[in-house]
Amino acid sequence: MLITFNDIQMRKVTYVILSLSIILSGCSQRANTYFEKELTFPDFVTSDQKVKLAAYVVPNKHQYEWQQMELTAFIHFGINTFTGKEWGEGNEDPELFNPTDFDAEQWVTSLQNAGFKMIVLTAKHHDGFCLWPTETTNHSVASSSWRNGNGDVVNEVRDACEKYNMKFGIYLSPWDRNAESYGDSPAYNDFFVQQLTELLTNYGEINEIWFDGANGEGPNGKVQEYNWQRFYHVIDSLQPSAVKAIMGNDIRWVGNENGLGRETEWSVTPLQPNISDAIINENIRLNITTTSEDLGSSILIEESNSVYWYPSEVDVSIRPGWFYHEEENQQVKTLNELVDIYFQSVGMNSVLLLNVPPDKRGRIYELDVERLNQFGTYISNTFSNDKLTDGDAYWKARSGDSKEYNVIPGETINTIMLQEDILKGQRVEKFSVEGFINDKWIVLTEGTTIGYKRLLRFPDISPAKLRLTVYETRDIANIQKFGAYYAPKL
Ligand code: FUL
Repeated sequence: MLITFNDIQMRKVTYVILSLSIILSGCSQRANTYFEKELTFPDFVTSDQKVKLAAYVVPNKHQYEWQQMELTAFIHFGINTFTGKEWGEGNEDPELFNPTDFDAEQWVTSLQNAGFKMIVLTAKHHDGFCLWPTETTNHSVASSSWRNGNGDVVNEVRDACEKYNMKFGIYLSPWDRNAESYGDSPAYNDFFVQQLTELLTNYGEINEIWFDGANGEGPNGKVQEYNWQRFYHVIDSLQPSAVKAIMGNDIRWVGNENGLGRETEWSVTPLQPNISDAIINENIRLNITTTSEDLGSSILIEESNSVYWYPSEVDVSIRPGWFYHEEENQQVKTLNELVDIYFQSVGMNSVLLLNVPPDKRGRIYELDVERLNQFGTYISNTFSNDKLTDGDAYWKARSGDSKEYNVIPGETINTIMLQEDILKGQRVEKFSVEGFINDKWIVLTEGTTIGYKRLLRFPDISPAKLRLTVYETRDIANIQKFGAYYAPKL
C-alpha cells in the first residue's frame, strides 16, 4: 500500500484528536493515550482541559533512560587546566596542553565508585581548543607534544567508559574564540557541523550532547547566528539515542549553577530553548526563561499553546571553578554540601550533573576522589535501607486520597522518598506525609510536585505508621514508590 506524507500527517492528527477525546471524556480506556515529548493543544480545548492533557505528556525513551541515571558527571578539562583560566581567549599555544600522567580510567572508576552513570566531557570549550585530532582546525591536541601529537582525549575517555560500562556524553561549545569563521554565520555553522559530525561518527555511542548558551562576539565583532535546526538534524541522524541538553530540546538547564533545583519542579512546561524567532516570541509572550520560578503551574499551562516534556538538569562544580585550579584545592565541596546538593537536585525531580575537573596531571585530584567516595558511600548506605515494609506497592490516587504504610517496628526515620510513574506523566500538585505517634497523626513534611523523584528530610522520629495524602493531582496520580530512610547527621 502506498502511504503518502499527507496520509501519515492525517493519521497523526486523527490519532491526537481521538486520544484527546478519550482523555477528556474520562473514559476508562487509557492505553496509548499519552503524548511523547510534546503536545500542541487544538483550538477546541478549554483552559482546564489543557492542564488535564498536560498530565498525559510523557518522556521519550531516551529522556526516560537519562532521568533514571540520576547521577551524571561533567569533566571540564582542556587548555584552561594549564593556564588557570575559566574562559580561555582562543589564542593559547597548544603546547601548553601537556598532562603528565593522563589517566581516563582513573576518572571513570572514581566516578563510578561514587554511583555516577555517565561522563560528559568538554571536547571543546569556548577557547576553541579541541581535545580530539579534528580535521577542522590545527588548534587541537594534535598540535601539542602530549603523546607526541598522537593523543586523543575524547577517544581515551570513550574507551574507559566502554570498559567500565559508563555512558558517555560530549560538551561542544558553540561559542568559539579561536575559529576565524566565528561570526560569519554560514561558514562557522559548516565548521561546527563538521566538528559535530566527527565527534558523532568516530567515537561510538554518544548519550548526551551539551550545548551551553554562551554566545559572544566573533574576532570580527560579528555575533554568530547558529543554525540550531541543522545541528539537531545532524545529532538526530547520527546519534538518535543521544539527548540534547541546554540549547537542546530534550534536557533543560535548571537555571543556576549552585546545585539547587526548584521546590516545585515540573518536567512538563511550555518552555523551549531559544532556537528560533517563533520560540523566542512565545517564551516572551508567556514571560518565561530558564531561570523563571514558575515553569509549569496550571495558570501557565492554561495560557500556553504547546507543552513539552523538558526535564531539569542541575549542573554544579565540586570546586568553585569549572576547571581545575591548584589554589582551589582547599575549596573542594564538603560531604555535607554534596549531600545537600543531592537532595536539592535528584531529590527535586532533576538529574545531577556534578563537575569534577581533572588536574594538570590529567588525574582527578586525591581530595576530590576522597569526597566522591564519601558521597557515594553515604548515599548508597542511606537509600539501601528502606524502613517501610510496603512502600513498593503501586498506588493510584485521586485528589484527596490517603494511604497508610507500615514502618519496621522500632525504626527511626528522617527522610522520605516519593516517585511518580512518569511513563504515565507528572501529575501531583500537592501532598503531605504524616506519622502516627502516641495515637495521633502529626505532619512530618509536605510538598508540591513529586515527578520522577522527590526526597524530603525532617527531624528524627519513630512512628509506627506513615500516611501519604495526595491533596491535588492533575489526573489519577501513579505513585510508584514511597520509601522512608534514616540519613545520618553530618
Ligand atoms: C557555561 C560556560 O560558560 C562555563 O564555562 C561552563 O562550561 C558551564 C558549564 O557552562 O555556559
